[in-house]
Amino acid sequence: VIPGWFSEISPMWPGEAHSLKVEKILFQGKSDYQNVMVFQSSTYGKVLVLDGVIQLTERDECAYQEMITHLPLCSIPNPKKVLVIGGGDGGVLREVSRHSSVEQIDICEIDKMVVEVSKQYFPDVAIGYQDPRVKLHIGDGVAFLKAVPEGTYDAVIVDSSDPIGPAQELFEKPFFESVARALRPGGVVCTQAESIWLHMHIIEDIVSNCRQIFKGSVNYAWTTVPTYPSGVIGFMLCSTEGPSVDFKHPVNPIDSNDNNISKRPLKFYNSEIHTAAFCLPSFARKVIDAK
Ligand code: AAT
Repeated sequence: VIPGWFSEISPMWPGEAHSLKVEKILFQGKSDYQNVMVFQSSTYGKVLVLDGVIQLTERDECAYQEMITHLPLCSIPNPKKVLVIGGGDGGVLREVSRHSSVEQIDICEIDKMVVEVSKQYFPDVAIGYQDPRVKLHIGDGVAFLKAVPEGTYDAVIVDSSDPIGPAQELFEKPFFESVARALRPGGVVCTQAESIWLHMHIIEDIVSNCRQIFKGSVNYAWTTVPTYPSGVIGFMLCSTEGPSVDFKHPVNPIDSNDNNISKRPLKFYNSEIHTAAFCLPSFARKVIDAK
């Protein structure tokens, strides 16, 4: 550990640790679920850390939040009801708010401290909460989904932390089964699905569970996020049986940048990168296609 630097050390990426120079620690707290920290870094703006793992930085959050949101929402016509699991910082809400067809945005985040800290230290992210369509539920996403009436949502976005800690069940088969139940026919889910460089075994499990559960399309996509372990992170995109969904060719492009709550133009997402995100390196394609 280098004095004055934050190093992200975890058994999920043994033998490596990305480090950021710390200008100032702005917040440290312990919630019922995890340790919460915010610091000012020298080169990535403010950083949100949960249990020692970077959740977002001001500089590169766009790459993650825009992709996890627009990959599913641009793949179906007229999404109306959207559920976000996790994502308490509000960044995914900010991105969902760009879609004018959406009528209802539910979010279920387990840790209210994440919401409070984001509102205090990350106003450009937490601005998502200002969208009047948003309804916040504090609780476990697993329990929340079990109580959702069948066929409720057009899209579910699982913006989840890593499977060590409160998010563990969000990577397991019963959770994917309740997501499928909560979706209308031809509805879509996009879940945080870790790194092809570090977690092929986790990805393999997710893909094989999802191929059993989702009878529409099942595809893996990825994006670059410099401050996430290995610098890349992926998403599992699935659709339920019903109107077919071709994730690789978005049918619902974002036509304008000014109907969103933040008035901030997209920084990362566009239709070309949407299609490109599904192109996999050969080593990953081999494993994913074999499942
Ligand atoms: N948008 C920032 C990126 C995240 S945040 C993940 C969120 O999921 C956290 O706020 C965490 O409190 C919440 N969470 C964890 N478990 C649950 C649960 N069971 N139900 C509801 N919310 C939950 C993801 C960063 C990925 C990091 C990659 N290394």
